[in-house]
Amino acid sequence: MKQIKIALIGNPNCGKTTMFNDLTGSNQYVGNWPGVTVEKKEGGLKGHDDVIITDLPGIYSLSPYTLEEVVSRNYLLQNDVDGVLNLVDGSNIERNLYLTTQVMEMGYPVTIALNMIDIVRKNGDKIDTAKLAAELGCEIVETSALQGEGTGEAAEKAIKAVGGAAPKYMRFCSEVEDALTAIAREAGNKVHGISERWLLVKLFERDKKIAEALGLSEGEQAKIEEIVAACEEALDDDAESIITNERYNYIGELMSNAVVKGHTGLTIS
Ligand code: BGO
Repeated sequence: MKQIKIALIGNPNCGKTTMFNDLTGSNQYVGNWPGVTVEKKEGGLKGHDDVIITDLPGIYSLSPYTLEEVVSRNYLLQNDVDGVLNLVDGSNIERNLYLTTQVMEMGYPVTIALNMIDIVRKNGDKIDTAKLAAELGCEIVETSALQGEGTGEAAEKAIKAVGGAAPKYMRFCSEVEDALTAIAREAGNKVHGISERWLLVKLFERDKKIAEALGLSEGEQAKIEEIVAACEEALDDDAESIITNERYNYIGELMSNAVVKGHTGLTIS
């Protein structure tokens, strides 16, 4: 029987542990990720002998700055996963979607569990899930891991997405898109595979770990540096800030199309 591997990914405190426990019950294995003291949890999905859920460390970004980020992105890059279940804290949706924009670029089928939906409702926020799903190009299931609402359905959708189309990814401004195309040309056949888009963005951001892992020559790295520097000059900002701002602009558009915040209840005099 072929095993299906689903990775659970999300921000710290989005409810991942609660969801993981609900999906796997007592059928869990807890250890460490190789070489680091970051906890690794895996478990069989209840009622599905062939499905393994891997709980990735809680992270805000797929950058190389924390052990948790490095563990998560290395795991996804090793291609040992069939699909991703991205937990998004609906009560903090704007911040949580920042990671989602990056996960989409990794190229695996993504399903979103819009968690803390009980809090969203209590706050009076309105999230047009269907609209958000259409714009992001993936299935979204409303969940309350605390109350066990929607969790099984989210896992079922993630399994169903396996083998299907890769998710859509956001488009950056034309200057950045042109730079990514030029980087792809310089890096030649060294940047390929399902996570190609994400790798190109990382090269634009001068991610040294990725440049090394891809085995780019000094000459290739120098050409890429020229492309990035020219784009920075044109946009008058540094590469990482350009990408961060573009992500938040995109999320801002999603918010204005699909999310209405309830009344805060605050009175400011
Ligand atoms: C405490 N809805 C609500 N309302 N809460 C949720 C949901 C949900 O859908 N999902 C999770 N939580 P983790 P990470 C807590 O522990 O799973 C709650 O970091 C408390 N603890 O119960 O740990 C969950 O693994 C005392 O809350 O997240 C937990 O992603 C008072 O969100 C917290 C209040 O969930 C984080 C909450 C002693």
